[in-house]
Amino acid sequence: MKNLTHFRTCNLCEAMCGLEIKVENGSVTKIEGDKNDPFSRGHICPKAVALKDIYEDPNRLKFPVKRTDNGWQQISWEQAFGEVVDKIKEIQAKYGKNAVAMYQGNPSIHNLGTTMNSPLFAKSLQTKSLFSATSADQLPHHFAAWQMFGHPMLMPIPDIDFTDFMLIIGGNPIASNGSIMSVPDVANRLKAIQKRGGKVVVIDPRLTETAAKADQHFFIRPGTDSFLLLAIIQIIFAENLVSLGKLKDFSHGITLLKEISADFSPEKVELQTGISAKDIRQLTHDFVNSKTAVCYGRVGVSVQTFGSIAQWLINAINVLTGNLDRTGGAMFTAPAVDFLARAKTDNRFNRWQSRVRGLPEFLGELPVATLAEEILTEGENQIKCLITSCGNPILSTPNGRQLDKAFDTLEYMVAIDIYINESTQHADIILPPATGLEVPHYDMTFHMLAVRNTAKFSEALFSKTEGAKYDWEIYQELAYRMSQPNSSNIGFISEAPEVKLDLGLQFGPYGLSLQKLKENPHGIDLGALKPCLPNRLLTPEKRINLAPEILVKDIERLRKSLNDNTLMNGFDYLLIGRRHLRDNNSWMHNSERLVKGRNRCTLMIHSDDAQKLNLENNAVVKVTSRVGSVELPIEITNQMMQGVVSMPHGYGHARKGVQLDIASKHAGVSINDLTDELVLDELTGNVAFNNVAVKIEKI
Ligand SMILES: Nc1nc2c(c(=O)[nH]1)N[C@H]1C(S)=C(S)[C@@H](COP(=O)(O)OP(=O)(O)OC[C@H]3O[C@@H](n4cnc5c(=O)[nH]c(N)nc54)[C@H](O)[C@@H]3O)O[C@H]1N2
Ligand SMILES: Nc1nc2c(c(=O)[nH]1)N[C@H]1C(S)=C(S)[C@@H](COP(=O)(O)OP(=O)(O)OC[C@H]3O[C@@H](n4cnc5c(=O)[nH]c(N)nc54)[C@H](O)[C@@H]3O)O[C@H]1N2
Ligand code: SF4
Ligand SMILES: [Mo]
Repeated sequence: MKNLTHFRTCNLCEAMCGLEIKVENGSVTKIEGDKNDPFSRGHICPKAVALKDIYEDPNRLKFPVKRTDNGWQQISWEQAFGEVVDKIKEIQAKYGKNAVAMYQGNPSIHNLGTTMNSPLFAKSLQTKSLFSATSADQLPHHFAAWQMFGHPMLMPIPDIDFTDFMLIIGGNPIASNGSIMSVPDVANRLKAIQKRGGKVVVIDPRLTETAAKADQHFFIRPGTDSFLLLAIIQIIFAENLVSLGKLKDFSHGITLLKEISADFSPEKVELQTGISAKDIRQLTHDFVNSKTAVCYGRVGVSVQTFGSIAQWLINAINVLTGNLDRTGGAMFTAPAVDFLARAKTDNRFNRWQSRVRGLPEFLGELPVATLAEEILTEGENQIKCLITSCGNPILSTPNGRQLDKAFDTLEYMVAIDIYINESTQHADIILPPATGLEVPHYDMTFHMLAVRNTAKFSEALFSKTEGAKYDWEIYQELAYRMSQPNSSNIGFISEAPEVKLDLGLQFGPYGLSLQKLKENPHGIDLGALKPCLPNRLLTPEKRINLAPEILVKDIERLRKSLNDNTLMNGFDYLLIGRRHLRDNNSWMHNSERLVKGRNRCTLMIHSDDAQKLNLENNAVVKVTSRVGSVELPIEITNQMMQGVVSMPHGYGHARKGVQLDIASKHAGVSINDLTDELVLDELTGNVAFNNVAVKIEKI
């Protein structure tokens, strides 16, 4: 390969940064931000450079491997596909369709081929045992969007470039680069709010990187955001500050919302939340009096026991103040490939329940918190075979040790993955797709969640290793063989995702095409977000529901918890998570440049708490929850709220069987050996990572 400059979108997180990659003599010599990318304007983060490391990683699999008594052995694709499909069919014939389960992880939506083709395979399994990282993350966002606006993907996005007031609750975009808000260069975009005279306020139990740059930060007791949000709404009603504007014509449920909020005055919730009534009033007045404002909540408010109520109330605040669907508020995107154009609303919730605990289905999936017990509990429809795709549930879902045990009992496991890690090491066969710099890319999902309408297609930089397969080839082949009476391939030819992408672009609102995108390798700017309601609503009468019945009902559960104290029997601390700019969930610790430097897998604790426990900085402590214990060093910092401790997720690479040479040297421990599969947002079954009580002991 000759020397060249390649432009592409980074697919590692949701920010969609444009990259300029220099290649000399066939290898990457430089990865920089693409200054001509209209969306990211030259911004990148340190992870982008790790795309080179993933491409060159000797631990990355390129061909199928099979577990044998003598370790992993490379096998042919033909043998791998044949054995996998035979085994799935055999298990389904013996135990029923639901005995085969599938778990899809986060990178699924960062890969065009997987986004478009893994659903084909999942469907071909005809199983109700489908799981994904969604229920350990953003299920409450989808639930609230579905209930209020008619479709789970109709999620409002902060109009960050035009707002005068941004209230960020449970999100740390300066570390995460934004989520359900694709926003490259977020630090400068936040700074721009301040430069134009606006304000940024953060609500978080930790004084985060984002909070440090904000105009104001309030510590909040983990899991109590719904109380704060109700108090804000109470003030808005009590002081006659409702100002729906045009939304008045197509919103309903306002009286009921007023009644509900009436009981939650700021005085009533200040103890629970840790934010004084005076501060809640000031915050509400600042929000309401701002020319435009947006309330945005992310993972911190989603993964808690009232996550769905919180996401509902966040949307409601934007509606009540007239900030939904207006410039500078919370807006909807108009992506170049627009799935919602032909979408319908229908019932997507609780059509079936999990076998053991009766947790509700949503969007065709069951909550991942129930996966281990569905494998371990004997009986009809017990899960006997698991397929993971782009996921590492042992490190990323609650009670990882229990899941480890459960995986050991499976009759068969297949992983579609690029590494032998904590989860995939349990598999019988691993099918690795080409990835990263080897694949063409278009962000089907994140263009739908972006703070600006843009479109960009990236060609593959390198061809895949000879004999390797693309993700779409793997999923299509598996789906095809599942549909055939015998599992061998009888001349099936799969179709590259670009074909459908091109059609999607042509039928989309801008009449683009793949060719047009190829001619614009830096991406095409399609303009700022524009008002689109009520047209875009997918509720039956194109009206916003401010008080969805099912969420209103759940308020009773919230009310009962007002005086609850989870911190009992010596479990005196609440454990929350944290993200670092150089981590990416569990799977990027095999890049030396990302893991080098000081140990990031520490337990952050407030100095007063450390003193109480008689602990010095870096002391190793034992942290125990209902489900288990881990040992790790503490990091004393007054960035933490008192009574709250924090550790990152995605570490814990010292488990048996892991073949990640660099990650193993920076193993850390897994927070999800402490998080509890029984602590949930009970309405939806989403994991409540932030409501876990722990005990801390000096060792
Ligand atoms: N305590 C706690 N736990 C959490 C969170 C938290 O905040 N706190 N966050 C949660 C959230 S938001 C999420 S999204 C989940 C993530 O949970 P998961 O999606 O289960 O975990 P990841 O670490 O993203 O695992 C990604 C997997 O995909 C593989 N992979 C990478 N690229 C490719 C590819 O191109 N193709 C294929 N086939 N595989 C690939 C990697 O090797 C790895 O095995 O974790 C959740 N867990
Ligand atoms: N560098 C990096 N970037 C990432 C990822 C990564 O692992 N590393 N993961 C990606 C993924 S999968 C996702 S989903 C996004 C997530 O994107 P964000 O939501 O921005 O991620 P976090 O940094 O986890 O921010 C959650 C914040 O909530 C706070 N918090 C915890 N409990 C509570 C609570 O009860 N109430 C309130 N108000 N706040 C609380 C935490 O202290 C934390 O600051 O990031 C994505 N980007
Ligand atoms: S912020 Fe996200 S998209 Fe941008 S370079 Fe970093 S990992 Fe890639
Ligand atoms: Mo996530």
